[in-house]
Amino acid sequence: MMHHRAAALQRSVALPAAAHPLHLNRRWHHPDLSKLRGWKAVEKEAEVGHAAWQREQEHALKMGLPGASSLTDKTIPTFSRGELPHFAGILTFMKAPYVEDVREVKKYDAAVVGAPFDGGTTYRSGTRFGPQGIRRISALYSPYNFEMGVDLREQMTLCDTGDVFTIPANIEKAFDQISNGVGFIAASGAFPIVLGGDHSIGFPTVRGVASCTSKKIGIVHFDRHADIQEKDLDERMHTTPYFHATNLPNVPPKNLVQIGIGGWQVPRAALPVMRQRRPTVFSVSDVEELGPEKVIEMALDRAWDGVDAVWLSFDIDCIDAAFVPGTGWPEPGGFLPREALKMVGLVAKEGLCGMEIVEVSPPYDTSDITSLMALRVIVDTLGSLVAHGKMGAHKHIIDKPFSPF
Ligand SMILES: [Mn+2]
Repeated sequence: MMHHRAAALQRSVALPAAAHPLHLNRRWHHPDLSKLRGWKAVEKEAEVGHAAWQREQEHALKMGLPGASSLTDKTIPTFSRGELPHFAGILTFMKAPYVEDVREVKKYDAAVVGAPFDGGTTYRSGTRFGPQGIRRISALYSPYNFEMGVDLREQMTLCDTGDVFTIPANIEKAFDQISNGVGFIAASGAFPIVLGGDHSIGFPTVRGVASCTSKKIGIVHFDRHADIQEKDLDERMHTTPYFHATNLPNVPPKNLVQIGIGGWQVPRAALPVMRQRRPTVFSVSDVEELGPEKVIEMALDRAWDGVDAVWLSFDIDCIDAAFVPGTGWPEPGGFLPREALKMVGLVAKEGLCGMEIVEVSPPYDTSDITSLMALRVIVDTLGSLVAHGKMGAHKHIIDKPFSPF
């Protein structure tokens, strides 16, 4: 103790003389705790109940047998069932219930579905393992977010429907399967959360949702790439989804907003299409100069103009390559994770009719960081929807029964 004190004194002596008064002021002036967002978050947690967590613990004990008599905590079962421990268990997305009979999906507010398809890739493949990668790291998370004061387990219901049976060697058949799966979930009223897959799935996912409504849909698309040329390598590859999506009668190109586009990997073939269809395009520098809040305010103005719902498509490669090595087409100079999360939270605040996260390629990942980033984008979107009372708010646009592709 004496030793530490002496070291601290020595440090303060080493400070320049002018720094002393300020240093002492800061040290001894206690801030008003109630003004800190951190402290507000601490207080807000008290408003969130524990009923769903208690039900989960009771279910775990019933299914997994009571724990050994030497355990003090009597809520711990012998066989792990439910959230804990985070390193154990059969992994659905955040250990949500697996809906084996997909007809049950209508009982849930939101449903995860994997679209493990990488046949649209033009460089690195491996995104067929995206759903597995994201589900695996999702076991790490609790359903509670500190700053938002939201607990997804208490405030919404989530299920995992497993994956669409994609056809690896046939893009068009895989597209039809994906539209079938996403269309079925959307028609049930559940909020679809699609785990890609490369970005070619961005067309069939929107087509699935658009088939369940007579209303118009806008798209907010985060990406380093424009993904709007008609064909690439003679097929509808992952460079093409927004050409085909904005051909759908109820998905107008003027409601497509692309955020983060730039760098050395935007094929010039996309540019004439962009000039003709006129989506709203923000580069990373636009976000840097205008700030995330202003950009999203402008983006939402455009995406929601004259439509009844907005779809979120998040390509993980919009984040700087340093943070997301496990992706199909990495490009340095993208968003910081903090910026991207801020933006998706602001987009979700106005409500969404579904979302997808694409281009996570676990074989190229390091320590699961790319999958973790994808997970974070999803849970931050859900958290924002819940915090702003928008979970389920899209249901009124679903006015057509599911009709298979
Ligand atoms: Mn991309």
